[in-house]
Amino acid sequence: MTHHDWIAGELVRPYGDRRDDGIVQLSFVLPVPPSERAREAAAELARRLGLDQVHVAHMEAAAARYTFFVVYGRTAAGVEWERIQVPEVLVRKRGFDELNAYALREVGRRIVVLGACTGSDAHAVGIDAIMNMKGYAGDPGLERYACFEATNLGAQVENVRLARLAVERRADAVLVSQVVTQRDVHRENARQLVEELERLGVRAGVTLVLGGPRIDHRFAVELGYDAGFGPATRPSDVASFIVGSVLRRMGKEH
Ligand code: B12
Repeated sequence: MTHHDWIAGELVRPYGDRRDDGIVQLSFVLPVPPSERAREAAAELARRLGLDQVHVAHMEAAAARYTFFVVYGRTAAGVEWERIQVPEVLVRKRGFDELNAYALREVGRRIVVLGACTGSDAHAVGIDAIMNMKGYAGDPGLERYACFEATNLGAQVENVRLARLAVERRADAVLVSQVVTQRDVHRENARQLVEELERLGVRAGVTLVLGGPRIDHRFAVELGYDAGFGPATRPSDVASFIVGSVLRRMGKEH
């Protein structure tokens, strides 16, 4: 594909076989057994979603009395690329050795980081991926960095306890993982930590980071965090962000 400069008002449309053909692929499950009638029900659903040129490409039994479908169709919808604005975490990314040397030199000590999955949430794998030596997808976790004194407190850590530990250990950064989002529990729970740190009068001195599969930067900032990281985050992104944020607080980086 060739480079393309977007002009105001121009629409971005799905690319199937040809540019702007509007072809999308949709997958879903219907609570009926597979049959020709089920296939037609899937096609009808796609049409009611506003698609035309509907084609049921795949139909497969998902469990007893459930069927999984993959449907192709064409949409007339498009979005104005120029008008889409999303706040993004600003990270000046440095390599592992470079970041360690830079942080130790500029901060003059190890940066204290606490990580936890909070409230009733028991999903520890995400925070482990960011914090533990092993890291994620070949990217070492924060415990591996010489510039961090990183402690992973694990899952189901109460906000009150986490805030107290942040004060006791003089944490520079607190990392919070929220995976379960049912009935918006993650919102209240994540917000509670901010309130607790404010109550203790330490919020401004701590870099507060939220992460999880349903988290994005905008949401995290709305809740009062400094940054939010979503699915497939790499520990090195978080490491660079923390160092930058701590140095900004020290007035050393912009
Ligand atoms: C493993 C698992 C469990 C295990 C957890 C074991 C453990 N020790 O962690 C067990 C079996 C205990 C479990 C229980 C439950 N689970 Co569960 N679980 C999963 C599963 C299969 C995988 C999650 C996982 O480990 N992902 C791998 C990690 C690496 O990915 P990640 O968390 O997204 O982390 C990355 C990023 O998000 C980010 N990140 C995450 N945290 C942080 C933090 C910071 C600071 C930063 C910077 C980045 C960051 O970086 C990571 C690396 O890139 C998911 C489904 C799925 N396939 O995702 C369901 C899922 C998360 N579970 C779900 C549910 C509903 C539950 C239960 C409520 C089920 C029940 N009814 O009992 C319970 C809740 C228990 C509780 N109190 O929390 C739902 C959540 C739905 C929702 N929208 O809320 C999911 C999505 C399954 C589903 N489709 O329904 N679960």
